[in-house]
Amino acid sequence: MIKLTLSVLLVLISLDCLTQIDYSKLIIGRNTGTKTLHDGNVTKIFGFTETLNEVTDTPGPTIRVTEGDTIQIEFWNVSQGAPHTIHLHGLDVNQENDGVPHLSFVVNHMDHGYYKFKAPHPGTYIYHCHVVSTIHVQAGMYGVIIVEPSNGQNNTTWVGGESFDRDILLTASEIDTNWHTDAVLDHEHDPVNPIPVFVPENYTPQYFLVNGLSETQLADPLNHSTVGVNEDVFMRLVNIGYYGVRYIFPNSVNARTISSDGRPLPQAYINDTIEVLPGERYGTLIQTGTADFYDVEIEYFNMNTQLIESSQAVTLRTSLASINNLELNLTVYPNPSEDGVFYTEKAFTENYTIYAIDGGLVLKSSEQRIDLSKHKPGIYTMHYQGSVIKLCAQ
Ligand SMILES: [Cu+2]
Repeated sequence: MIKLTLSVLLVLISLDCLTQIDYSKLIIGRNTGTKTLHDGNVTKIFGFTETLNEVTDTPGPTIRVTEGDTIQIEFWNVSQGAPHTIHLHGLDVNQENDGVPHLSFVVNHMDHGYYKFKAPHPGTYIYHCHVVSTIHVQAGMYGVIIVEPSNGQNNTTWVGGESFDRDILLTASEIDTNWHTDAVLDHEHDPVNPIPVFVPENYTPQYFLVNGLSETQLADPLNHSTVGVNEDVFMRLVNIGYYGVRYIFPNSVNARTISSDGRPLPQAYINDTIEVLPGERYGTLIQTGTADFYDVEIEYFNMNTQLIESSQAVTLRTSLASINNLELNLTVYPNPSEDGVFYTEKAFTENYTIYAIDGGLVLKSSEQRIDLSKHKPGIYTMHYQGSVIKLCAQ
């Protein structure tokens, strides 16, 4: 009996070794990155890259795989010290490949390891380092894994699900630069007993990011997401920060949330506002019309106080909006404005347009005095010849 069990086991092991890898991906962990923030400040970061000579940025590369495929992530640690792992957040992988240090394995500096798993349900997932994860995630070691359906139709939500024309990934996170100092990041981390690592008492982020960008970086036309006219767009809404976020869509795009954490919702959630807590992912279908731009607002709220501490805007630009005349010299002051009146030295040769965050047209003018005083306080976007800036009326 024992003999039989042993031979079955051996067969199983050898079968496992022979399992065909459908998709293999190299990911490199580094702790020597720097990131330029919207105000020009530069902060130290950790991150994941696909090649050795790539600039380390955060989020890391988006990995796209197909449902049912056997995936192998080869992970190199080229990080001058700390061990790292890849934790596959939300994916049903076995413990050995889960990247939780004490249950799995860590990859030390100049070493490498393999994570192997079968891509589960189509959906949006997160990968991140799980060594002293409070610090290493904040440091920037995170990215997104998208599992596409197995029917070969990449533009469907799942087999038998809904089809769309394109998908757009929005990943929210924050940076508290007080956590990005040598004192916090430069540790020979002990993977078995991570307690000695210094974790700052307070988390008070100064930068609230979407896809690693904030404020003027998001307003830069080069960082807009492109959408078509009259398209169905599948928005993959992710939160890998420590704040809660709300993605707020213009009413005109009929936001309909159909999936959560890699699973279809029993019933679609019809609401312009989708709250995404740390680690969560939602799938929301929207429909574009014939406007030039659609702005998505992202609110960041403190999980303890529930207070909104930042608001960012992402612009979806349709093909109708020309980007031939990138006018990057457009400056408006004061911004924020206390009375809702702004000025610019720019001499306009045609009208600019100003939209409220809900997508409504507020003003069309060529005047250098921009008067939003009769409108309610909030964020507006000003569009002129392909250039977009964010106006904040208080
Ligand atoms: Cu790490």
